[in-house]
Amino acid sequence: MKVSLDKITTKGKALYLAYDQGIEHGPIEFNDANVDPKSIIDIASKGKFTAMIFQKGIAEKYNSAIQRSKIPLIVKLNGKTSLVKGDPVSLQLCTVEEAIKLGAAAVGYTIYIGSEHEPAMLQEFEYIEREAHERGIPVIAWIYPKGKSVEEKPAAELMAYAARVGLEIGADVVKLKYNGNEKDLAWAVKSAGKTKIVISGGSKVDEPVFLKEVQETVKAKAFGVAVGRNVWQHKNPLHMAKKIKEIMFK
Ligand code: FBP
Repeated sequence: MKVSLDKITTKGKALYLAYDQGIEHGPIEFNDANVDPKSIIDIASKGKFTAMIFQKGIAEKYNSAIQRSKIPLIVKLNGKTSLVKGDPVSLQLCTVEEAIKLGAAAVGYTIYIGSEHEPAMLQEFEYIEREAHERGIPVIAWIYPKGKSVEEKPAAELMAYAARVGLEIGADVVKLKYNGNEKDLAWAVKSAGKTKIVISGGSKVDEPVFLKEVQETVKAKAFGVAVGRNVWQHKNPLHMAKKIKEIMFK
C-alpha cells in the first residue's frame, strides 16, 4: 500500500534528528547538555528538523513536550544494547498501535542483514510494515549489514544491497550507513528504486567532514540525512542544523 511521506518531509527532503543512542550505545554518548531528552526536542524544534526519532519510553514520558514542539515523531519499534556480543539481533519493543497512540507520524525498525538472526528481523519487519501501511503511516528501515558473514564483503556492495533489500521488503525509507564514496551512494539510491534513502550520521567528526558528507548525499540524489551525534554532540547544535539545511535546501 502506498503511503505519503509528506508529514516527515520538507521541500521533498528529509532531515531527521535521531536520539535512540541511549539504548544502542548507552549514556556514554551524552553530556550535561544533551542527556536530557528535552534538550533534543528543543534542538529539533528550533532547528526545524522534518522529524525526530525516539524509542517509545522517551516518546511517552516526554510526550507533551513533543506535541508542543509540532515536530513530527518517528517511533523506533525495536532496539538493543551494545552489551551483548556476537551477531546482532534487535527485536520489537513497541507496537505500531502504541506508536500511533503516542502520535507517531512514522515508525522505524532496524534490520541487521548478514547477521545469523536476519530471518527473525525480516519477519518482524514484515508484520510491522503491513500494519503500519494499513494504518496509513510510513515505515523507515535502518538496514545495517553486520555479523561474521559480512565482515569481509566490500562496503559499496553492502550499501547497495541494503538499499535494495529496503525496496524488496516494502520500506518507504531506508536509513543507510554511508561508505564515504559519492558514486557508491548514487548506485545505492538507484538500487532502492522508489524507496527513499537517508544516510545516518555516525560518530561525531569534524564539522567540515560531516558537511561534505551531507553535500555528497545531495549530489547522489538521496532523500536526506538522519543524524544524531553530529548535531547534538556539537558545541552549537543549532549552528550545525543551519549548516546542514543550507546544503540540503538551498
Ligand atoms: P548517529 O547519527 O548518531 O550515528 O545516529 C544514527 C543511528 O542510526 C542511530 O539511530 C543509532 O542509534 C545509531 O546510529 C546506531 O549506530 P551503530 O550501528 O554504530 O551502533
